[in-house]
Amino acid sequence: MTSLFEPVKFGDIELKNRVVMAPLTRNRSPKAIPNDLNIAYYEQRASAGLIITEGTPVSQQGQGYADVPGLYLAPAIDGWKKVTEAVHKKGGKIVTQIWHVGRVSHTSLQPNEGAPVAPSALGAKGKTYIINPDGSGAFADTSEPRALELSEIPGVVADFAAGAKAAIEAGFDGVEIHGANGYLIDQFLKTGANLREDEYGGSVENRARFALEVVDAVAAAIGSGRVGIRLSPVTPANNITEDAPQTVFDYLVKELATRNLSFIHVIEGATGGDRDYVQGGKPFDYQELKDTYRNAGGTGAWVVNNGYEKDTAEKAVASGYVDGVAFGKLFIANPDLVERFKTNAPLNEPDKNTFYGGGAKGYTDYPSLESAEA
Ligand code: 8OZ
Repeated sequence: MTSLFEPVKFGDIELKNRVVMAPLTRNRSPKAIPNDLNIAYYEQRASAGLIITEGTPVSQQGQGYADVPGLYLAPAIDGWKKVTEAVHKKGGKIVTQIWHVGRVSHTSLQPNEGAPVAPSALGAKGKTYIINPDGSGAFADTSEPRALELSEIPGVVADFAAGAKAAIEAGFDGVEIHGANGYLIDQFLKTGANLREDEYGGSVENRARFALEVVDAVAAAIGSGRVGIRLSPVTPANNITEDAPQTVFDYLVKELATRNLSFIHVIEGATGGDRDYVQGGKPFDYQELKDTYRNAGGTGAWVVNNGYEKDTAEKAVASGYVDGVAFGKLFIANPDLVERFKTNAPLNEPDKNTFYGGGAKGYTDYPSLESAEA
């Protein structure tokens, strides 16, 4: 039986174990530039089989929150270089999550304080995090978006490819395309946010077109074996809705199966919440999703996330259902999560109050077993 601690290949990326650090927004990179604190944070977590960084916008238009690091400014690429060097020196592997928030943004974060862009002019009716003119941070209502013109879509696809190239320049082992949680790609996929009447809206094939164009452009830019994608078929995150998620995602993974990707990363249920969350009237069948991908020839690693603990993760790997398990909150609080799992050591508890924004507190000051002993 396969163990969580055995090495595995995700496409062209070789992992020393199957414990994956999930992407986690931490809002600790002012001006969208990774800094020394970010280097220390990722370096501390290098014993993960694979680190997937926090969401990293590929353009200013793709920014939806203050103080998240980007990939579109030269100093950000230099900052990320130091992060990837530190992780590699510790024997870790690291990909960055390339991201466009679409409608989940605020005019104060957008180029020329313009409206955020989306498939259709339908507001997210949610919250984002901005910096006030006086420098203080605040949660704010998302701004009303405008629908992307058909002629603008190739430019947004190209931004993802440029972000992927920048990621490789910064020393990352690959990228994860953020196709989840109600952001731009998910907005195109789902009827709750996409009322387009052109070739990007209406049928499932049309709604999946944007996602697949992004995948193809990114794969062409850096090689498909270094490209993963994160999906959340039923999440209500950022008020996204879909009546027929099984149909949409079975179609999408069948298409992804032909593209030789590194990994498919599936959030099961409501992101960070109920694993049994239902959208579309009937429980989502994740095994069917995976079988659809494999039966269509998909060879990428199957990675799952949401509320897994050591025992449930070990079972999921041992049963052959998954090739890797991504842990979020547990990695926030336990820089040496792999070592703690291996030795059945107690886990530190994450502090919700320090998830988003701030400094070292709740970020780089969670003790490892080694530092606690010293
Ligand atoms: C929490 C806060 C802000 C953004 C996601 C990138 O849900 C996020 C995110 C999470 O994927």
